[in-house]
Amino acid sequence: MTFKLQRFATTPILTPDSTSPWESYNVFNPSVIYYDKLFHMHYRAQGFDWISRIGYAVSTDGVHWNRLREPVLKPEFEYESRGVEDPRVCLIEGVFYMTYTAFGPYREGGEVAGGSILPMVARSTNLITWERIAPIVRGEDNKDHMLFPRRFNGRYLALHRRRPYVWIAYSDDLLTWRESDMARLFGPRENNGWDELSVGGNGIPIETERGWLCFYHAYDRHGVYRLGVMLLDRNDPTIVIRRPIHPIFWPEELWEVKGDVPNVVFSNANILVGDTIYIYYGGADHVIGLATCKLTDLVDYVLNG
Ligand code: BMA
Repeated sequence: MTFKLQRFATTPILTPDSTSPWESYNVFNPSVIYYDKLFHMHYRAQGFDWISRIGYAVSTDGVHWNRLREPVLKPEFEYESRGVEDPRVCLIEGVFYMTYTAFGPYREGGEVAGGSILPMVARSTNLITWERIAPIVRGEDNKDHMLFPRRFNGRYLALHRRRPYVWIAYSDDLLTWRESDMARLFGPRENNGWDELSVGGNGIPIETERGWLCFYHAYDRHGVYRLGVMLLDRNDPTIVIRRPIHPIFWPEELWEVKGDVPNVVFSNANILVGDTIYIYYGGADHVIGLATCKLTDLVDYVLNG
């Protein structure tokens, strides 16, 4: 059994704005949250300085957007001097939390060993002004992190990516993340083509009666990014219940195949509105697209596919 998300349109739903220097080059990898009958998007944007900032847009239908003229998050500290990237916004007990990648100065060792890619957490009560809290780990390059939308026995839960694996971590206060409260959750599957090299989590997992729907991305040895999904235990998300073999989405449209980085669909947003899951994604690190599916169809696939 296979399953494929349905593209909302054959065109992107958000493209760079040539009248706005900080988002004139690329807009991609958005977070979307449905709150108070509105779709709120935080998206990564780059101007020709190639520094990532995070913009905000709002929509009544999830398709047509009004953008703020200025970014809501931009580099302010040395540890994010090369950009703030890939937001994922989550509502927990009335407070919004944004996880984002802080891209800092180059350190000897480069990616993985360098520690210049920090998995940051920030908080807000209005989705516009953000207060930085702390990174989930320090001293190693780590990203693709997001929080679960509720606590488990009083503790916050996050996924993060220690390449090439996705890890799961608990924290009492979002300030301290102890190594003893972390475990490896899942990794690439050898000789499985699309997810054989590296994996990372996508948007905030969706709680269903059957467990948590956990979307993830993966790339293969040709550098093609695809999307997959799995089911985690509802009460103990450290347990993977089922992980289908096949991807559910991959680059096909010209704007997914060609762009700033070719052959990339990369998603930070999978939200349930009514009975539909909206999956927002960056196409080739250049524009933003939307794909959807019905919740019941996806749960059926994850259990049987
Ligand atoms: C990943 C992240 C994403 C990006 C993807 C493809 O490592 O940096 O932001 O979309 O690579 O370039």
